Amino acid sequence: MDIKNTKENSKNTFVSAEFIRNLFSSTMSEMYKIEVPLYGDLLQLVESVNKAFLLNKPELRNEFTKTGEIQRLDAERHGAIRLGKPSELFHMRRLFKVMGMFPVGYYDLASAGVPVHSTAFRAIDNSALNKAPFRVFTSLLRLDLIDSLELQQKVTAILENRQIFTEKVLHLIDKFEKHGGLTKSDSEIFAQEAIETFRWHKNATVSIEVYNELLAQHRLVADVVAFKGPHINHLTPRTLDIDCVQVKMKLKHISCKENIEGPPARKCPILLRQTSFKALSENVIFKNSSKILKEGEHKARFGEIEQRGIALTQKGQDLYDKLLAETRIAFGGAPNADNVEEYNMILAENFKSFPDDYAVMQRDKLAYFYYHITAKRKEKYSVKKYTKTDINKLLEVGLLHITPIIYEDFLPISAAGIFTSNLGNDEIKQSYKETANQNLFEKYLGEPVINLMKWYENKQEESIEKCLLVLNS
Ligand code: OOG
Ligand code: NI
Repeated sequence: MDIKNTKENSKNTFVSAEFIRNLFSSTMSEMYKIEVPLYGDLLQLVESVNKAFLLNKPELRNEFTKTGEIQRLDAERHGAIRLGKPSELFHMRRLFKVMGMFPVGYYDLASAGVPVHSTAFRAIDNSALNKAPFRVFTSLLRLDLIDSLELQQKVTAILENRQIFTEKVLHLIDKFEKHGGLTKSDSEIFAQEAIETFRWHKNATVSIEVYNELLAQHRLVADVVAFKGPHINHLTPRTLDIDCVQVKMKLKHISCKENIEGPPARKCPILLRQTSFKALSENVIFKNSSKILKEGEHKARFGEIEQRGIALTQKGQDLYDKLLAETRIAFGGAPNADNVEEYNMILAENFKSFPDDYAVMQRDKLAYFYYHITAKRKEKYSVKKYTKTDINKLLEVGLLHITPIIYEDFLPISAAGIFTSNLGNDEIKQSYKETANQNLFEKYLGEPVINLMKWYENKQEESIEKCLLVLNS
């Protein structure tokens, strides 16, 4: 792990955010392997598929080497948590900042039938992402969407005194904010203490009667409210061939989600494709008014895999949303086990109108790219001062070439699909209307989220600027 990138204050040497992030994510991964052993099996499967894939595709290996992504593939993970109250979101933001993770994007999942809104905490510069790509999809329960006022009040009362952070971690967050870093030994304590918030607790904080009441409102409400903290509900490795892993999961009799969420398989992958193994039924011990414990079951934790492709511009994203919506309308909703093949056929057919060629996607401004200087000498073209308007010409004559900027974020409709398939398919029954409330989310968070589209736009711009600087020098 990298501890070279350090800052000094008068007495101590601070470790880098990447060091703490890697420490935290590997501790979390080890914990999850013990809690959910199937996750360990999935990790091995993904690793072997990725290895075989890169062996067969040297050109992709080259591309990944060029963008620096090669070093992060094996460590690539995201996780997800669901928070119950505003103050938890506020302190979670502070906790992630210690690890160099910032809130990127706002996702409204309520319009897709899940009463939460979310952001993703992640690193925001390339070398930080390549060194430690760990990220966490973080959702906050929308109490205002619970239709019974009585239940709303009950939930508020249950959560009121819940403290999901240890005293030590809160103290170390304060220390970090005061001094601008943590020493190596503090960061080790920080990772151990932070993990406590994400741990599974089989003792529910409510009686089985209250649990059932929460469950009847929405399974998600029960998962968020009935427990001591926001247990990590999945960890997701990145595969280079999701179709292959899905087939292999089925061969191993792992019960997985019927369809892969997101776009169809393509020569030039776009955005994000995801699938998961279903949540396990776990024993839970419920409280009782007379303090007699009662056993029951709860489904919360699962495993997921993802394949990432190129980030789309707003124009590309609008086309993606349109084609996906058309597929769902033509098909009559989301697929299930009996009709997934038909769904995939309609999806592939509809997506034929989305160009599957990087050069065309670049020309039509559908996706984001890194621009690189080629080995060709510039005298061959002209000696004028190049500007942004020359970019396409420079690509044409071979002085520049492009590589895709990989999508680092999430997709609300896919996320809702992942939520619902793991809560039980009967849960798609309702959809909340006109619910996005980014201002309120940001008020609770304590700062605005980073604009997702702008982040990619800036990465592309930076790479163009760099090329122009070299060509004009
Ligand atoms: C989060 C689901 C979203 C993804 O990969 O889209 C997600 C959850 O189930 O809490 O992780
Ligand atoms: Ni996920």
